[in-house]
Amino acid sequence: MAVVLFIQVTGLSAQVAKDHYKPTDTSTEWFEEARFGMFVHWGIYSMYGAYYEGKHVPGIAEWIMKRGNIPIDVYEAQAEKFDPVKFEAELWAKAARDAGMKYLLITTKHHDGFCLWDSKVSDYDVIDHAAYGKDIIKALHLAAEKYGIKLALYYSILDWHHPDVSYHFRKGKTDVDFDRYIEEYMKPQLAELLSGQYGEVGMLWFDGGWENWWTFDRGRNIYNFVKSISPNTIVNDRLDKDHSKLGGSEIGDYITPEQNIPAMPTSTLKPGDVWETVLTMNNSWGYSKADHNWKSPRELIRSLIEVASRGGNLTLNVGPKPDGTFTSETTDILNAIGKWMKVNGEAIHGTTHSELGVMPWGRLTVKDDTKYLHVFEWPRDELNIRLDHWNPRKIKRIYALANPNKSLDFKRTGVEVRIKVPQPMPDPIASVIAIEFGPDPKAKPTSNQNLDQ
Ligand code: JFZ
Repeated sequence: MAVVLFIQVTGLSAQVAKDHYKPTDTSTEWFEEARFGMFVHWGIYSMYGAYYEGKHVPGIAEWIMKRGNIPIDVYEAQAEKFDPVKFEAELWAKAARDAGMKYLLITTKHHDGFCLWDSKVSDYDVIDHAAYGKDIIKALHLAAEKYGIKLALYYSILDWHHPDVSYHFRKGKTDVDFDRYIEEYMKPQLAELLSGQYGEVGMLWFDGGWENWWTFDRGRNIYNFVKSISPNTIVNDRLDKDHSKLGGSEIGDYITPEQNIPAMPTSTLKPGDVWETVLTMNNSWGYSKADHNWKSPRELIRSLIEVASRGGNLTLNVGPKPDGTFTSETTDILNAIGKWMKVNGEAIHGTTHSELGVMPWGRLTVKDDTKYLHVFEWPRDELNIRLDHWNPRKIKRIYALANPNKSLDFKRTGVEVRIKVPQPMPDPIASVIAIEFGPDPKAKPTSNQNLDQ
């Protein structure tokens, strides 16, 4: 399967080489195969939970240091108390695996500058500065390995703590040197993260390049630096100065539209592009006591399907509490998604987009010789589909993933296939029907072939 996929992916990539996004030398195979991963925003901001001095600070909670104008020394004092006594890396890795996620992307250092690993070039980390005193990234690396999850690391370019780049917080400081920060701090830190002590890092996810001092050349320099240490590590597209135009970034191995699922195909997103949507479960990335606007499992599962049907990845965020546990809402959502993925995961993992696009009844994904019909609107009797691209004569078998041993009756008229569906709908969120084709499913029927049956 892996081999087949590789051929498909490279084949597609070759067809769509173009200005806006070009595949790089780094293989994105594991990432595309994964389709679904967990994003984790966790750090000192989690301790505030969007409240400072008893007042709610509106906006995304991991920005509280900036939004709440918390002075560096106050934030530092808070960081000393960081002691997530209930944190168990294995529970996180297991939660990700059970939800059908294949990678875990964790904030090693968010904008506040606090480091969740034992950094040798900083004392502002979980070992030297905080009560906890244990390397969180190390624990997650071991847990991820145990549960067969890829470890991916988020690293913020901007830093509200480092003296050279935290001018928002150190007003009047003049002896700043951006390149000193890059050469003597950022690069050594990235080298630590990529040294092998955290295994082979699947992906590095940069962010924060909108700061004035960040430039395209600095982004390119960091990209090359990462590849010189760890050529297989996939790098996202936010090292470029301006990645905001979808696919507009010239640095990085894939594309990241934020909090939205782009239409496809369009001039900016085409079949074969490697891309990722990142979504929050409520409105905040970091834990917020004030944010109760949780998305439903239905919305999130359908988003996952939507993304997969366009050939992208969904990286779904979790904002753990300061003690290291997930909120009950988070756990409920993950459990619901896991329940759906247990039955339907094969219609997500390792699939590619379907050229048939958006259907009135739902979406499609494709893997090898199977088309998966993710049905949102379940018909009373028959599901109709026109197979303009694949030959209906080559259909071997049709079945619902909820009951794979029972073949469904179907009729073919020309390119139209009418499938008799079981009642009731197996899963009201989305039920998947698989159409399995024989070899060479795209071979066109010859003109005199009678397709009616
Ligand atoms: C960034 C961070 O500032 C935020 O805290 C969080 O980590 C998120 C995942 O990434 O915020 C962004 C980055 C990019 C866009 C929007 C918010 N964007 O491209 O629209």
